[in-house]
Amino acid sequence: MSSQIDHLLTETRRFAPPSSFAAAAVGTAELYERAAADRVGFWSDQARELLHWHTPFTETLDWSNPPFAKWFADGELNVAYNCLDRHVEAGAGDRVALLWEGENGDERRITYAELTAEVKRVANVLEGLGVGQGDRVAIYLPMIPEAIASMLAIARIGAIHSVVFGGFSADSLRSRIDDAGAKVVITADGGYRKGKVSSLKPAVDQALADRNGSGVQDTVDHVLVVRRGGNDVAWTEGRDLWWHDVVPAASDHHEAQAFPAENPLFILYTSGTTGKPKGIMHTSGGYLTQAMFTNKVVHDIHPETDVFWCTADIGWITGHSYVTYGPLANGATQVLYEGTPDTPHPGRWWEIIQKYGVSIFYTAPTAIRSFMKLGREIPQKFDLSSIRLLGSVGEPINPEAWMWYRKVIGGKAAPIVDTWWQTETGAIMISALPGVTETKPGSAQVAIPGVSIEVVDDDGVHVGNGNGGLLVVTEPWPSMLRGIWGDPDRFVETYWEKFSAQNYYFAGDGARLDDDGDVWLLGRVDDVMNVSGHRLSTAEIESALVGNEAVAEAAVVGASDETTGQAVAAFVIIKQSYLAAHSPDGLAQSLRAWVGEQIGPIARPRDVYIVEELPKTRSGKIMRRLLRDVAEGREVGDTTTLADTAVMSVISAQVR
Ligand code: 6R9
Repeated sequence: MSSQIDHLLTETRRFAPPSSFAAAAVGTAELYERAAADRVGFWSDQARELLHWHTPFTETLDWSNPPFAKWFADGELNVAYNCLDRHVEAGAGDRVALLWEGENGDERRITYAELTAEVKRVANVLEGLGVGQGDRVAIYLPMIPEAIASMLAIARIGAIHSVVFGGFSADSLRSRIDDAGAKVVITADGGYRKGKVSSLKPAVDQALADRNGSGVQDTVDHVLVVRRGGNDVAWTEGRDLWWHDVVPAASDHHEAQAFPAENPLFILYTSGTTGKPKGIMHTSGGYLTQAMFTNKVVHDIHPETDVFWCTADIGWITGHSYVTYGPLANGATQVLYEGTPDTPHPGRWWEIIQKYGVSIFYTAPTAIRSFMKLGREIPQKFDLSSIRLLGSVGEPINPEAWMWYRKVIGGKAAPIVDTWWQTETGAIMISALPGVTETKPGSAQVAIPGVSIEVVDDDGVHVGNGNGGLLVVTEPWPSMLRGIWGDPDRFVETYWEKFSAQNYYFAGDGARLDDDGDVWLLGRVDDVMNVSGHRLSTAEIESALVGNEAVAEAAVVGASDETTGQAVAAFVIIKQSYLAAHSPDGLAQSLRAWVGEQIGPIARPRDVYIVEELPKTRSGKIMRRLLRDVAEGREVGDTTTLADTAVMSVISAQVR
């Protein structure tokens, strides 16, 4: 990879963990030694130490038929028992599991004993509806305690959940219900979003509407509906059931049965390079081992004293692993917030941190940058002194955002863990250990103990320190996806074919190793541009742009260009104060020059478009494909997965 991406790597700031933090940290340097000495044995120890096994396993890993791995295959466990009952049996029943805050100010504190009883009732209801081992149940709920209770109840009876993000349309919901062949859908009348009730049940009704002649078999027998929004809903007698009618009436006795470690736990749909979402499938024992382990050592969970808050929705993998499974398996206390960060005021998140004394906070760079845009005055109105650890996930975090996060939210002391992983990997793969690693702004740094990461060239040859290439996982790991639901061929093609000679997992991300061997993520390889034979990362140019004081946010794409192959096209949002004082042409000119100065002339954008918004998916990822359409003067493609589908017409108009 060319020297142009050296910009990020000239970052020389280093932050050692505060000594008091290091002294009390759960994750220690010794973990790396144990894992390096015997990687498989290390995971076997973790699985045994962290989880309760109804039937202990005798074989740790079966990799005899790659890429189809089996972990702890002859062991049996119950995932929900591990997240709930065992804490109650150990005397922690009165510990708060969920500190729930509704967007409208409603509050509920739910202890481990209460959550366990609720999950048992829901498990009994689902069994009464005929749901059993291996059956699929779709969840389409807001961020309310019932969402977590539903996931755990499904896990408890050995069934498989498919959580569909509440912001998805009826069409997306329908395709996910159909692909998985769900028997029951759990939803709510509505939930609070941006200050008002946003309905959910109508989308379920629409998704399940009469399919006569459509060729699709309707598998859904029942819809279980939580009353949250209080909005009017249509009712299909015989099919629809109110949660409040059936759950409180059910027995709270339910013995957790043991299921094989490889029993599927959930399907979670994620978008791939083609249009059809992939149903990523995870199983029980390996997934729970790594979700719990990483939450413990990367987020440094001390269950008796910490208050953890991961802001992700349960509709995403981050919500699965670090809202539901990791924290509850660890017996932690966590905040669950229903609404949007800026409702009813832009300091809502910081107010919640102050109110509940959040000590560990885990969020995405896109959120951090949008708070930067609003200014530090807002968080500074609140007491954030309870925070002792910060985490980042979802996309590369540029050094400026990292430093702002550290200074303004972390009080210049809290370590930051930048965690790289994917829906497919199930749990964190690359991250600092906060009590061990000296952190570098912008780098995710090192594989966690027990995970083997490499950066390779197109032939699978390790590039060595100081070079860039493709990120691969070279050895199987416990929480790895076990397949794509109903499509084993696509599983092999997408992730394993590229490096089939080596059996490496191809992550689809570009990365570079610095001279210390630390990993710097450079964005999806589909986002890596080739300009005049030089490889440039969109992430790196974006980082340079947002490093300019006039810029609030930036997205960069490679647009095809007759002479240079690809050219850099940048879409930038300018801070209000600069917009007022400068002409758009002048700003575009100076930003072009700025990038040239920061990275090198080759990276200077051909086009700088000043826009008011960027097209983002509901999980906050910028949809570069759509920007590429604009930059290349094409008609804009499919916008249905955007959070706000109108945004592209605005951008197209502004660019023209
Ligand atoms: C957990 C999650 C996965 C993709 C992944 C990569 C990007 C995630 C990152 C990161 C740089 C990090 N990504 N974490 N890039 N640094 N710390 O986000 O899963 O929604 O499946 O996305 O997100 O490109 O390939 P998912």
